[in-house]
Amino acid sequence: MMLATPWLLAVFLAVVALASPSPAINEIRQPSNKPGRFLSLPVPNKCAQRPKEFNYRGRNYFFSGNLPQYRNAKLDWLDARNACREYCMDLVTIETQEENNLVFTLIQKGDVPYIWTSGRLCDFKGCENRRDLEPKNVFGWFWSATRQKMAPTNQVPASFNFNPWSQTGHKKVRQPDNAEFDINGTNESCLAVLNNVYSDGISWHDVACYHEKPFICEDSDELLNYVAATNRGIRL
Ligand SMILES: *[C@@H]1O[C@H](CO)[C@@H](O)[C@H](O)[C@H]1NC(C)=O
Ligand SMILES: *[C@@H]1O[C@H](CO)[C@@H](O)[C@H](O)[C@H]1NC(C)=O
Ligand SMILES: [Ca+2]
Ligand SMILES: [Ca+2]
Repeated sequence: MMLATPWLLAVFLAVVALASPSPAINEIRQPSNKPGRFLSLPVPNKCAQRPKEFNYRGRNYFFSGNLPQYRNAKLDWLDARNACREYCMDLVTIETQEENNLVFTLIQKGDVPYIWTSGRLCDFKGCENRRDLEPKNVFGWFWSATRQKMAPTNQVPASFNFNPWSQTGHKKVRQPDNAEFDINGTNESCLAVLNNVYSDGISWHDVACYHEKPFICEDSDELLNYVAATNRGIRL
């Protein structure tokens, strides 16, 4: 299920590049509406003191709206990822219905209008010539925090008993619908969980990545392992 080896290699090279930035780090540049932005590196101090609002299957999570410094903050998708990554976390990756329930409950209890997840459409450099990702709206989605492919968007994911993508949206068709592309040519390449925005309950939507939203961070095994391996005695 892992996406292309080039991505794994890119991460490896990025880790190697931490000490001495090299052109290889360009490999992990994420596309955005603000060109030239990069993924942030973890900050060991922040990782050690990261917010641990709740824990599920050994990983910690927090909702940005519950932290004083982010109480009213809304960030675009890449900035939100980077805010998480400095804490050795990343945007939430929703792998099971149980985890989805945790996210939905948080949204419902907090009356949160929407949040970013790490879900991303593979529509950038490195995703071309991947017949297995076509058609993109069905097979092209993955979790950027773990680089795992998502279930096809028109199917009930394994470990779910319903399809979490909304049945409706701006165009009154099921998600993902890339609706903003029809409005002004901006692709909806990022996955947000919206709270009843289209009278559709709490559900998954493809949304253009420049939109600014609060977010949920989840521990990143990769970043925690990296910081643990490079900071002797650090308590994470
Ligand atoms: C944006 O969406 C349109 C319509 O689906 C598609 O033709 C185009 O290739 C997409 N752009 C990118 C960068 O994937
Ligand atoms: C596209 O439309 C949205 C919503 O009206 C707007 O916020 C955004 O700035 C537009 N983007 C472009 C590139 O025109
Ligand atoms: Ca997860
Ligand atoms: Ca949409």
